[in-house]
Amino acid sequence: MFEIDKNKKTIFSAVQPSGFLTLGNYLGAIKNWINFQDNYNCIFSLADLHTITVKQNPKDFHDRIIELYALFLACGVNPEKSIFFIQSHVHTHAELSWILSCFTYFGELSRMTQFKDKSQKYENNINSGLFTYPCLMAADILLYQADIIPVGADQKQHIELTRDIAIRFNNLYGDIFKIPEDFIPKAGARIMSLQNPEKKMSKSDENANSYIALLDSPDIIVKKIKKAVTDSNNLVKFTDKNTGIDNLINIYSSLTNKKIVEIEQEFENSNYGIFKNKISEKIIETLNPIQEKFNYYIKNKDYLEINYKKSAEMALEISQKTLNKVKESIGFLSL
Ligand code: ATP
Ligand code: LTN
Repeated sequence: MFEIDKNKKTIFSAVQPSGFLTLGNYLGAIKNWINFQDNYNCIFSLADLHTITVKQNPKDFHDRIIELYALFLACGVNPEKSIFFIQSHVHTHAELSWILSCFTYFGELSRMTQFKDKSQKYENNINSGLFTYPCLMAADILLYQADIIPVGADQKQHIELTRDIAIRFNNLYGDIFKIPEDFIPKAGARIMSLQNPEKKMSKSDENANSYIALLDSPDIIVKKIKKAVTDSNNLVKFTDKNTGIDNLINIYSSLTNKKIVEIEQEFENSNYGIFKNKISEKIIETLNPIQEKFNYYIKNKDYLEINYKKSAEMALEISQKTLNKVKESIGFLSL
């Protein structure tokens, strides 16, 4: 069974159950999580409290949480080697989030790009949770005294704010929080939409052709890659201008661990059609074993429940210690 090893650094990360996982989530986040499990204390979470900042259909939301739990196990998150819990099962998160929100300024939260993007996208539901979202994310991280936070590039700003909040709190109350650092992979950190290379690939995008979902069938994958936007010059050459072809080269690089120059050489005499076939092939090869394992886990709900319960108990035990320290330092009366 998993136990915290004081000689190892602690990793914390989370993904929202806001849609089916995409290739962007896998290459930008999950693939790295798996690699960390042998050498670090790993604590991972499904950030379902974050997800209700956007309106959810109760039945779909409920089913998606368990499906994503199974999908993460299928991707290689191993409950014997790490803690993998569901955020709403551990009450310390919401509690610390409130406390941290009293140490976070309106101006800081107003500068968050994700808030600006999402309030444009959901202009009829700009709720205060969407605004204070980074306080909950800071609570997730700081409760576990995490050292390293592996995320995609879009989350860097939130980690910086987490550090600022932690430093501010420590300056007032002593050495309460560890100051975390982000870890952003070189390849795969920013996989863009297949339909609009200016936007990141996002599981909550309304246009399903803009992303590859981890559970997409081979036919669908081939279709979506065929439809992916490219340039008009038919050359597999990196332009460094955030174009569609740059995005496809990045995806291929991240799937194969090949450098961009190697890829340019490999496809020097090929057109987009040949390159796209090769990408589809690689995606299918990567996703096929994940899909097989998913089909196994999703039929074993008891096994999933045993694991998320055990993980929630361990997460509560660790996080409660930090929360107690925080409350004591502020001056709350203990019970
Ligand atoms: P949403 O569409 O609801 O905003 P999302 O697809 O952006 O969701 P998150 O749950 O916000 O995904 O992110 C989960 C993890 O995946 C984070 O570490 C995030 O940085 C990473 N990630 C998300 N999209 C990408 C992407 N396009 N490229 C690389 N990493 C990504
Ligand atoms: N906000 C993140 C998901 C997330 C997270 C976290 C990531 C919630 N809590 C703590 C790292 C650490 C997102 O939308 N990608």
